[in-house]
Amino acid sequence: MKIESITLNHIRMPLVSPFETSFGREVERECVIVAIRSEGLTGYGECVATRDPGYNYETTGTAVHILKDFIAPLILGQDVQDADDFQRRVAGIRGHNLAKAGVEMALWDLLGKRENKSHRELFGGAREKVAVGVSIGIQESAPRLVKSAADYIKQGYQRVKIKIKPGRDVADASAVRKEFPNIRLQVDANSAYTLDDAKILKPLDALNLLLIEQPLFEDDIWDHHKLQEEFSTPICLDESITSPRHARYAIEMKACRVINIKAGRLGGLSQGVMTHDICRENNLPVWCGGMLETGIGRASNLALASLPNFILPADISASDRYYKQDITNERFTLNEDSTIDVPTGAGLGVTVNEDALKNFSLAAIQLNLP
Ligand code: OSB
Ligand code: MG
Repeated sequence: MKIESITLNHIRMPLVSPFETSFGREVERECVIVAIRSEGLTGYGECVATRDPGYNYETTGTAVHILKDFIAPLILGQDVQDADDFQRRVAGIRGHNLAKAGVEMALWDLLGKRENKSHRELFGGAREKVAVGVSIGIQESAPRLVKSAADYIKQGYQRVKIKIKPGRDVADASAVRKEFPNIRLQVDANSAYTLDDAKILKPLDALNLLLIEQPLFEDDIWDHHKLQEEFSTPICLDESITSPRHARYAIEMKACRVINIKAGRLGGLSQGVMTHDICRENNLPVWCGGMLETGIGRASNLALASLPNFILPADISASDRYYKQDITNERFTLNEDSTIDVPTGAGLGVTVNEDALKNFSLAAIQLNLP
């Protein structure tokens, strides 16, 4: 596919409700939408970098810089065959996985459109709908959290994840568990603890949680091993797994019993599929994480989560949980069995509402052939 032009659209969208984690509170979400044109087709990708370097070191600002100054020059005017070819071309750029993944997603969308195949077909997805849950940010108080969980459960979500941080952990999780003794419940600390202070999380072991996500720092794979030895609840790694290799390290070190797969964090969908395969070979269940994606990234996540070893419910909620107005014409809705349908159209299977994209745009950079 000869890459004829690339557009980087830095956008900001209001969230339906604020999303608070151990690293901060988001009222609006920023990301970069990548559009790549080739042979009369346009492929779209979502770079899930956030405004602030809280989840990891990347931001929308660093992503635009890396995309414009380093990635685009390597592919503009070039005949890029597929995702593997793209990964070989950008292998000299260290890190910046979220930036790389945004472009890879757009290339998959182009490939699918050219071959008239959905992402699910291209990846070899096994299912037509994906079991999903809802990720609830830190609320003002435990009773408010219970109320929020109750609202989502009423809407049909059968799995609830709550965000925790020091001072807002055991009591919050216990309150939700007490109100909903049978709901599938899990917690996510986003790297807010050290091995020493994670001891206070021990009472979580009595709450029948599906998993405890990323309690320690990103580079603390070995300390997660030590922590896992102390807990009967599975530890799940998110931030720590930045490549398929890191999944292997975590498995070999027995640092976790579950892995959260996000194509962005891993550097692309191809890397997400590879990580899935490594975990599958090692009988380690995975699930698909989320980054409050727009309809573009959500479509991509659904296709990825249709692979067979995505065993636990995904952090993919219905569009109305995030945005009143999305940038895709399609909106995703929750089925009665707490699933969402995987798109079936060519490529990502969604169409972009160019007016909405323009309305949310902070800056658009157009990169053409000289
Ligand atoms: O750690 O999973 C996370 C959102 C932004 C950054 C990090 C995370 C999250 C979520 C949101 O939990 C999940 C979703 O998209 O619904
Ligand atoms: Mg997480």
